[in-house]
Amino acid sequence: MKEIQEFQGERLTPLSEYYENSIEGPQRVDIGTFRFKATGLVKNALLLTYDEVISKYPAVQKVVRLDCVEGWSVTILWEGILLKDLLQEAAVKPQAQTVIIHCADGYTTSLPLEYVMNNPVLLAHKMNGLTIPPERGFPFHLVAVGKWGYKWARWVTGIELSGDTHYKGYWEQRGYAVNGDLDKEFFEL
Ligand SMILES: Nc1nc2c(c(=O)[nH]1)N[C@H]1C(S)=C(S)[C@@H](COP(=O)(O)O)O[C@H]1N2
Ligand SMILES: [Mo]
Repeated sequence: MKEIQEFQGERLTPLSEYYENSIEGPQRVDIGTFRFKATGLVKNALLLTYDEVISKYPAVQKVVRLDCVEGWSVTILWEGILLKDLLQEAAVKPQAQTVIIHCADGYTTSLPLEYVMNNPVLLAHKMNGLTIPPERGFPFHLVAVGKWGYKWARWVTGIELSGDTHYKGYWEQRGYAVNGDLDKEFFEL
């Protein structure tokens, strides 16, 4: 497969052009033993292989720009599944309010359940038509439409449903806004 450079007239940012800013550097995830976990306030906890995640739910493609608070952005054609489709199968309990995302490097962040159910939030496994490279987040990169880059978890290993609306992930503990909305200030002190 060749990298897609343009989609419906829109120029995409090449995968070679990126800004390495991850907290522990690129992660290597062994896909043979990898299991995606959905835990916490769910009726059906999920434990899925990589292939199960990408084949069980309808595929969605979307060009979305990621904006980092450092001042740069990338425009990528993402392909993956809707996080809400996975949540539907996990059968979220009524007390759940927040989706906490866990990553291979120990990074976490969170999104309101209501936002995930009402927006095209993707659990992506492809960027510009190619499997996500290890340095960018293989196996899964979250696409958090309308949120700052720190909400776009990479090397995602699972999600946890929680009742805590004030949960603070890695950057949120260091002063970044819990809501992470692109149209608001990101620093909250
Ligand atoms: N697991 C993990 N995910 C992460 C980070 C990280 O350090 N670890 N950094 C975040 C930040 S601050 C940004 S801007 C985006 C960058 O994603 P990109 O390299 O695909 O552009 O990843 C986000 N997801
Ligand atoms: Mo960022």
